[in-house]
Amino acid sequence: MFTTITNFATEWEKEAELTAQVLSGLTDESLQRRIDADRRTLGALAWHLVTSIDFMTSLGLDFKGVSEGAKAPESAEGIAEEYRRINQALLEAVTTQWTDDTLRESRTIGGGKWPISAALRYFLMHQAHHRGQMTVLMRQAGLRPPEIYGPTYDTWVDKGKAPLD
Ligand code: NI
Repeated sequence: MFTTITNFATEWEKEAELTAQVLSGLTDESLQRRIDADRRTLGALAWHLVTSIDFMTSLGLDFKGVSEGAKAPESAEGIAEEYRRINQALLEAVTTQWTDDTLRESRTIGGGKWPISAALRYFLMHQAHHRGQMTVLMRQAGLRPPEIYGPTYDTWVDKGKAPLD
């Protein structure tokens, strides 16, 4: 549970930087990679992480994101740039439009009642969930995923150690 805006903003900034590193590690060619023909491509997942920030407007924040159906930029760099831009807009909105008291309020979304502090936790975990999918697809595409919560296979090899994962 987030009790202060600073708690959330600090954690979100760290998590968003991890997401930005994943997005920055993509190549244009890799955007087409998918695990099966009827599954989302790496590019679609990347763009979903950009558009899903718009969820925060349903909690009452006012900032300029992009809607779920918006057309994705053609390039991996374009997607990463949009992520960084919208993330900055979100952070500014959170820190200027909400107070700590807002975190004790609830909002009704799609017929369900969401305590804001719980919705923020969901929002963070949702990004982590899709980042995990993306790092697998990155590996399949021959790319090197960044470290997220610990060393990657490549990090261990670089250090001359036997890889653990
Ligand atoms: Ni999702």
